[in-house]
Amino acid sequence: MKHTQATTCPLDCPDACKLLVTIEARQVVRIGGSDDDAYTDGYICGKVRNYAKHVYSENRLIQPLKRSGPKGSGQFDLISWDQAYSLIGDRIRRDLERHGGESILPLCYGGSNGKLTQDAVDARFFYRLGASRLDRTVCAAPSGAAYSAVYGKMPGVSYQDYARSKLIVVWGFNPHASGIHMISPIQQALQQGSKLVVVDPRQTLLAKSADLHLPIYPGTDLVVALGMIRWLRENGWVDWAFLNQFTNGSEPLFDAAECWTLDRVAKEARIPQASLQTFYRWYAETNPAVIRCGWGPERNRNGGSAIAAILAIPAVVNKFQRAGGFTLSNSGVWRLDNSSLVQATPPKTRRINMNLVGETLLNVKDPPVTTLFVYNCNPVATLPEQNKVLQGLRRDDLFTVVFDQVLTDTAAYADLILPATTFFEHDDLRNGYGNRRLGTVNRLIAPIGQAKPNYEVFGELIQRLGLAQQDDIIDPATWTQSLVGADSYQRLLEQGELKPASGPCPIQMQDVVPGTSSGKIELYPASLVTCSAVGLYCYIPDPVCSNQRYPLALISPSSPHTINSSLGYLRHQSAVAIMNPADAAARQLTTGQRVRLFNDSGETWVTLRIDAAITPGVVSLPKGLWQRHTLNGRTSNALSPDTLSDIGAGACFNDARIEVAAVPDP
Ligand SMILES: Nc1nc2c(c(=O)[nH]1)N[C@H]1C(S)=C(S)[C@@H](COP(=O)(O)OP(=O)(O)OC[C@H]3O[C@@H](n4cnc5c(=O)[nH]c(N)nc54)[C@H](O)[C@@H]3O)O[C@H]1N2
Ligand SMILES: Nc1nc2c(c(=O)[nH]1)N[C@H]1C(S)=C(S)[C@@H](COP(=O)(O)OP(=O)(O)OC[C@H]3O[C@@H](n4cnc5c(=O)[nH]c(N)nc54)[C@H](O)[C@@H]3O)O[C@H]1N2
Ligand code: SF4
Ligand SMILES: [Mo]
Repeated sequence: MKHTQATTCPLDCPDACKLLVTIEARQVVRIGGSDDDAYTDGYICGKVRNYAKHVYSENRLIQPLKRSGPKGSGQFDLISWDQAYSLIGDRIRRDLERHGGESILPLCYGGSNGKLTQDAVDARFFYRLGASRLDRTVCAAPSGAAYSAVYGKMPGVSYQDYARSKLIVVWGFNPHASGIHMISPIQQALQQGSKLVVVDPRQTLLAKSADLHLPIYPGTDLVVALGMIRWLRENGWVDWAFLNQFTNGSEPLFDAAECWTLDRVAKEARIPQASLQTFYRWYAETNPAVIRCGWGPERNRNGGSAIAAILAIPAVVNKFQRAGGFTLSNSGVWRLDNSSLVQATPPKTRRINMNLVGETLLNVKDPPVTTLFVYNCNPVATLPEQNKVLQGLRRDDLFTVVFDQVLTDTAAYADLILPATTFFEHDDLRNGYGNRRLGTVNRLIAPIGQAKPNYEVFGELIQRLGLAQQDDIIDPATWTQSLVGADSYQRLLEQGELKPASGPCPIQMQDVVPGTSSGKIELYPASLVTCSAVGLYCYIPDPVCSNQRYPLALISPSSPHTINSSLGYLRHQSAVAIMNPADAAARQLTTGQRVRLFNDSGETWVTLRIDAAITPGVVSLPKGLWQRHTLNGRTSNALSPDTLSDIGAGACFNDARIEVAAVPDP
């Protein structure tokens, strides 16, 4: 008997699509998008259309495994869950006794998880243990810090506003890979004669259809944004009445922008002055105008100030109180209190920045990390300084547990592997961060093999380590009810989703207002001034000035084929780096050639493609590659530094500076 059930895609993508899954003989046979959700609009990406390949892959982990060969060799013996739990229990008790709880480090990010499978029973377990705490800084840390300080995460506008806007600015966001459902409202607007500006070092597919493409040099968004703010003031576009009534801090913002004249911005960002001027003028003149700010601008040393300055632009000229405004992340629409899931208070133990995991494993002593518990994360593929991460994972005295669905590059270094369920095999609750819906993720099939959901495994470990308390709850339904409240829960059960209270397309500064403590837009927030290493809106120049040996910037944007590194093993093509013809000619390189990308951190061997769609001085290699996708088992992360952004201590993946040379023939 065939039947179709609805669920929500929880993968790390802004769209949170409503899926329709056909099940026959207890197997998933078809996955499609739901027609009755306007955002999903009846279609989904190829990754999830083909997700059954992952669910039923022969690479799925179906039983716990214990290492039987050297770390990294991929040699394991099958063991039972009972043996696995005992091994973990013994090791943790030993660590607690010898080094204290801080020697245990949970390593998770959970971008592809919902509310029940990350920061729930897992947090309960690690908090009660008194483990080290992880600062999840690989993504959205700079933009989150800036957004919270400036707007208190006031929700962004919804996709409908894009179809209605006369000017759309897509700033460091690539919807063809990262969030496909934004494309259609943008195309709708273009058909109605609206203008599109794309700010990106690559001429993305979207940029090809844009009226204006600014081929920005990575890490210079701050100066382009400050340059616009200066230009808007100089040319009389500032809405002083709006600034006085609804904002604080405009004076110091204008002061910071003062030095960014058009010619200075053009030089620093490597954008023609005329293009900048056109961009600034179109934005000033056009209403409604909307900015879609992506994550491209944050992944560098200037990331926090850059996002704050971009978000300040619509306030300076008041693009609010009508359609348009901005969207960064819409995750702030749903602020659900997860305390009833966690049932523990965070211990006052040390915090480890996720970008520094390699460094921590190798060099932090007091105490050293002796047990690393990896789940909802694939650090070998996704953290900077890949060689340090690999070296750290090879440490003989380190006990690494990897809890995942497949044998990832990280799992190959584990001492113990636990098999995890996919989102068809457990319950969860997920909100979009572009799409504003909150939907249930439903268990549709039985777990494959002996795979288990996170809440079951961490619940069992809590029991085995004697950390259980009388009122502990492990029940997805009770949790979901406590997250959304009794009234909404009924609706959620009936409809499988909730829509935000602010309506389908809220007007910013009218239907939604700043969540800052002042209730105003904080254009020069004290919290950012004090946390910024160099000063808010202070531009840190390109490291290339100090290091002429590595003159090319390496960026690693999203790939349409993977979600971060998830599903990467299903791709058999090897990775291709893209370089501008001028840079290739200067190095006598040609398309199809094998090249080494290198710097002091490492080297990565891949095939080269020469393409004018990338701006000179920049090389691109997708994020989320697995070791098998390159010629030497290293990815762009072997070249990304573990330096931290100005605000939010975020990842600086795109601050990788490299040289490229031909690989000598064997
Ligand atoms: N298919 C797919 N979808 C995904 C993901 C995935 O891996 N695959 N990842 C998900 C996650 S975790 C996230 S955070 C989002 C990220 O989604 P996006 O916001 O799209 O982030 P990126 O792909 O990192 O970069 C976006 C664009 O910024 C450009 N860029 C790079 N450096 C700079 C810069 O300094 N300034 C400017 N203006 N642009 C720059 C890149 O060329 C790229 O086209 O996507 C989510 N969606
Ligand atoms: N070079 C470079 N690197 C980057 C970036 C970049 O721009 N450039 N961007 C970064 C960004 S935006 C992000 S968000 C990070 C993400 O980095 P990660 O958090 O490492 O993301 P994934 O690679 O998707 O790994 C998630 C893993 O969790 C597993 N998993 C999924 N669901 C479950 C579950 O329910 N239980 C368990 N136990 N496991 C599960 C998946 O199988 C997968 O292996 O990567 C960052 N890495
Ligand atoms: S990954 Fe994104 S586009 Fe694909 S189904 Fe999931 S939410 Fe939709
Ligand atoms: Mo991300």
